[in-house]
Amino acid sequence: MTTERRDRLALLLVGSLALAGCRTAQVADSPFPDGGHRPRWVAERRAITLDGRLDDWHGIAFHRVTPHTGVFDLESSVTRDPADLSYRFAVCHDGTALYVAVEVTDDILKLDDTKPGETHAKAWWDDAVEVFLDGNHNRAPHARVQDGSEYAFGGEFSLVANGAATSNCTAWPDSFGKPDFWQGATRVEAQPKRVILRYEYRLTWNVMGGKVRPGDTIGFTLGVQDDDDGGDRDHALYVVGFTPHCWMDENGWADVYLAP
Ligand SMILES: [Ca+2]
Ligand SMILES: [Ca+2]
Ligand SMILES: [Ca+2]
Ligand SMILES: [Ca+2]
Repeated sequence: MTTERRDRLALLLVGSLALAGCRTAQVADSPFPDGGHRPRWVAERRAITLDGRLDDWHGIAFHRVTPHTGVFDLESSVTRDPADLSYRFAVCHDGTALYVAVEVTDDILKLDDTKPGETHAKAWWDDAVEVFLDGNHNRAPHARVQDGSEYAFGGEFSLVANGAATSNCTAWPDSFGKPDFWQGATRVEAQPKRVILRYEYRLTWNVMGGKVRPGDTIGFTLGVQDDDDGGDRDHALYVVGFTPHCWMDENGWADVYLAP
């Protein structure tokens, strides 16, 4: 290849990258305060059925989280065994809501503190998932600030493996199961020496403040709570977050881009 042709190709490449950059300028990578890489995931548009089965997620990228790649909230203890607690998750949207799928590998299922149908459950005391949303993407230092200003744009949406739920750390307590707010489904599969817990969430734009639309970027993380001996949780493994209190500082969360 001649030098001139190589230069032209390089220019073309730079040009197309610049164009791509224009289209997604609002989601440019923004590192964490310590310079670490802030993950950014793209939620593609898909139709999902909330049934606790993840076959309808086929073709969507799942991200694996293990004790070695995730962040333990040091309010609880740590495990180094992926068979004790690990998971994979994915995100997508259908134009009206964000969908989140989580598939957890656990050694012992514990559901002694919650009941199916509860919408104000102590989810964090049992095997559960907690999804955290920063709908106005302001990366506020305290998601639960007393005046409720951050709850208006998201907060914490917890779903227990038995279908119990909690959204009391949002502006929409007891709204689980309502199509205008948020819904979910779970399924438990017992296997030899382990249990697979599957969760599907549907979180409408309403619970993010009502103004989020495809093309926007939101702040996002999730934590999986693991109870193996009854009572309070043993571990909380987050995708990202500043530990302890990964639920608190929205600046420790990842970005999710809602593809147009
Ligand atoms: Ca499904
Ligand atoms: Ca476990
Ligand atoms: Ca467990
Ligand atoms: Ca428990």
